[in-house]
Amino acid sequence: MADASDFRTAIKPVWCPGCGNFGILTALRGALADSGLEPNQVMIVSGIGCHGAVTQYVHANGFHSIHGRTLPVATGIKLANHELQVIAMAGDGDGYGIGIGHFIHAMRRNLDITLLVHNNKRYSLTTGQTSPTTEKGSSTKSTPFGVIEVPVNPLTLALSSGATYISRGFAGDPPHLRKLIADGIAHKGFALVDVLQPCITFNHVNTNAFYKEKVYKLGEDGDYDPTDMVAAYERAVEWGDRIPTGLLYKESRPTYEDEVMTIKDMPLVERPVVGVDISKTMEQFR
Ligand SMILES: Cc1ncc(C[n+]2csc(CCOP(=O)(O)OP(=O)(O)O)c2C)c(N)n1
Ligand code: SF4
Repeated sequence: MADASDFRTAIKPVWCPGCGNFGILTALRGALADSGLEPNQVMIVSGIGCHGAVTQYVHANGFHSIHGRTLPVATGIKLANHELQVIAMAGDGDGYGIGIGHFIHAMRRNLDITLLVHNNKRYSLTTGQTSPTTEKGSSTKSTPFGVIEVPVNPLTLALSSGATYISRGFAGDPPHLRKLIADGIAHKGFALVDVLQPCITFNHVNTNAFYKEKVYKLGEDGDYDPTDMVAAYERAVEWGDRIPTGLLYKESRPTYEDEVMTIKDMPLVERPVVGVDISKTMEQFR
């Protein structure tokens, strides 16, 4: 059985020393091992951004896609071979900005995909512009006088879009994040793991120290029922002296794959192709 080190590659991450992406990478490798998966059973799809390089650092199948299109690519892969464990990775710009339409539709479809969003509240790869989750009033390279809009709240959006597993982790607590990712993988249906990720270079507001002081785990201050949607909304809007992490909401609903007739008996990729010669097309992919 694979352990976390089996999901390592020989490539050294190029992220800034101290970047929250390291904690996410550690948690992901551990969660894949905890889930009893082998590298060949896993497909990691990333978008464009600092986070996007993650496909090079996890020993598994990988597809470094384009900005904002992580979920369409992940959806195509899942429908072509639903036996693969598909993990989609996105930045907050990628997932909650340009890709926000895909985010909503993937959740209402309830595909069995786990989405990890490296939410550092900045467009970091492009050197620190405002992203959809940047807090109102924050001064960034693109908004030197402060952001005017209120930020997107991915948790309330996920609740209202039909996500069946919604959690929030913190890159500064890899063991807790590892558990959330493994639970998201075990969940049958769309699982969102929004990760509070300090970007030490371009976000001097939401730092590691900022989060360390404020984050708490749901359930540690008394009973919390993750099947109670009203309670989940109340916690999803909590952002101030206290910031909740952990499993926010969970429900059970048939997946999209369960209801697609053509893949019910076998993955599409295994279905014989009859009446069309696709050998020339396949040759191009060798
Ligand atoms: C269609 C398209 N629009 C814009 C860009 C430029 N671009 C590259 S990365 C990026 C933002 C990255 O921010 P985020 O998704 O939050 O990821 P991070 O770098 O913070 O991990 C942008 C706007 C692009 N590559 N493609
Ligand atoms: S710019 Fe920010 S998100 Fe990108 S590698 Fe550096 S610390 Fe990480």
